[in-house]
Order: sequence, then C-alpha cells, then structure tokens
Amino acid sequence: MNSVTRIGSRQSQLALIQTHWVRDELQKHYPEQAFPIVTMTTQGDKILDVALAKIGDKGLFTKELEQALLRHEVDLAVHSLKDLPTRMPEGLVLGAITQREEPRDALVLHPRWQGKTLAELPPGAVIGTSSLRRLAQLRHRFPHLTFKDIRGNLNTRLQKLDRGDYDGLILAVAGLHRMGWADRISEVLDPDISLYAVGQGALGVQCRAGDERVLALLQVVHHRETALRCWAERAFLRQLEGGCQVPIGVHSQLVGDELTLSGVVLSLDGQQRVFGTQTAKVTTEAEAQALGESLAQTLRAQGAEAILQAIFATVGRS
Ligand code: DPM
Repeated sequence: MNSVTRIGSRQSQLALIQTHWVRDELQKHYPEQAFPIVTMTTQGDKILDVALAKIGDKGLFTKELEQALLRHEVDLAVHSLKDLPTRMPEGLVLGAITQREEPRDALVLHPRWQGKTLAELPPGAVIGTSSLRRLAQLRHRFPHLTFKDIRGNLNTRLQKLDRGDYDGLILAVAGLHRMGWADRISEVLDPDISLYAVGQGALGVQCRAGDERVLALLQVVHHRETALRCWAERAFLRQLEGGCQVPIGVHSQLVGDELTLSGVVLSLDGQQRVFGTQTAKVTTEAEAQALGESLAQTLRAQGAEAILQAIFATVGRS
C-alpha cells in the first residue's frame, strides 16, 4: 500500500503556513505515513505588475497545482478556497474543506493612522486593493476615499504600506491571522460595509476524482459546517458566472441546520448594488447548492443580470 502522499503547495509564506497546517493534521492522524510537500509557482505568483482583474484568467493561483495533480506528481493540493474556481477541471474534486477562520475583510493602516476606521480617514486617503469586490463595495460606501491597485504577496504588500505608498490596505482577516499580523488590524469590516469573497477564510483541498485512498485520508481535515456554507456560496458564484472579473460578495451563517446566505452583486464603479438574503434547512451538499442557486436567480431577476451583462460587455467573459 502506498503510504507516501505528496502535497502540492504554492511557495508564498501564507500558502506554506496553510499547507503545513493540513500536513500536520494528516501526520497527527496517520503517524506512520509520509506527507512530503512539493512547492511550485503559479502564474499568479509570476505576474505581479498587472491588476488581477485584467489578467482575468480563472485559476490564476491554482492551475499549475491542478496540472501536477493530473500528472500524478502530487496527490493533493492545498489552496485558499477563495482562489479555487467554482468549476473544477475534469478528473479533480474538492476532497475536503477545512474549518473556516474569520471570513471578513480587515482594514490595515499605515502606522500614522493606526486604530482609525475607514469612516474616520480623511478625504483622499489612499486605500490599496486589487479586488473588484472590495473596490466596488468601498466606493459605494466611502466615496471620499481613493483606491489604488496593489499586487504581490502579503509580505510585499505590508512593506509597500509601511514605506508610505498607501494609507491603508484591505486584506482578509484570515490571512493576517495565519501570518501572525492580527495586531495590525484597525477595523474588521462588517457586512454592511463589505461582504466577503466566496470561500474566504477556508482552505480547499483538491485531489483526483476516484482516488479513494486520498479521499479517505482527507476526512480528518474536512469540516462539515464550513463545507455546507461554502457549497452554498460557491453555487451562488457559479450560477452568476463570477470569477475575479465581477464584484460579488457573500455572508453566510449556519444555526443548527438553518443556513442563511446573503449575496451582493455590484457594478464596477459601485453605483449599482443588488443585495438579497435567503434561508433554508440544509443538511446535504445538494441542499446547500440549491440555496446558493436560488439566491443567484433571485438577484438576477432583481437587477444583477443587467449588471453582469454590462460587465461582460466591457471586459469580456473569461
Ligand atoms: C482572491 C481575491 C484576493 C485573493 C479577490 C477577492 C484578494 C486580492 C486583493 C480571489 N484571492 O477577495 O475579492 O485584495 O488584492 C488571497 C488572500 C487570501 C487568499 C489574501 C487576501 C487569504 C485569506 C483566505 C488573494 N487569497 O484576501 O487578503 O484564506 O481567504
């Protein structure tokens, strides 16, 4: 029996922290087996000078890992779930979704503003983000602020902030926690300001379809409640055909088996905003997906359809 399971990961510090967490859990449950980590660079790690939405390719941070899986060079791959496209390549499946960390976005400020909130920043303060979702929501809510693109891994971004290129950045709380930088958070953004990205704060572990050995191993890192929420969120996004080209945000909450999903679709300039919430009793993946699809249909009928058409007409559909 094969007792070596190779784990694919991106090379960034955040990606490695995430991958080590999954590896340590597997090692704890299966002490006799070996889980070597194989690192690789993705297109998204290489192209650092172009805005994310302009590259427009789905699976920017995941494709190389997926190819390694299909070539049997690795047996599983650890991703930030939010970076993983909602449609998987033929032959691959999402074998596990890990317990979600705090999914909301955070404001991180240059030390001279530390402790202030977005509402308290002076007009013209420069906020760095390359997420259309964050950009549209914050433009909608805080027209007094200026937004500027920023790329690079978390380390690079914080350096750019601290040397004065920006007054503040919007980053996921989860990533900041994992990097040990939670003390830099000045404000955690509530849903009335920013809904989070689909899957934000959870990890997605991908493996080959039908690889029963690996699928069985992965059960120890799977978290059912997180998975129900994320299946609903991913179905919502898939139904709206949103990749990183469209400003789409979500918020979900599971109480017992009542799942409440909220979603928002905005125009790129943040001027138009369609928001909705639905609740359903959910105990299976299929029921969670049905909720996500239903909310997407409702928002389409309420104006999201027109917003999406306008965006696809300007940027094209990737
Ligand atoms: C995706 C987006 C961003 C990442 C777009 C979005 C943020 C890009 C930016 C799809 N992937 O969120 O609307 O703000 O410039 C990424 C981060 C994490 C996973 C970093 C972050 C860590 C948090 C997590 C980049 N992917 O969002 O601050 O596990 O969810």
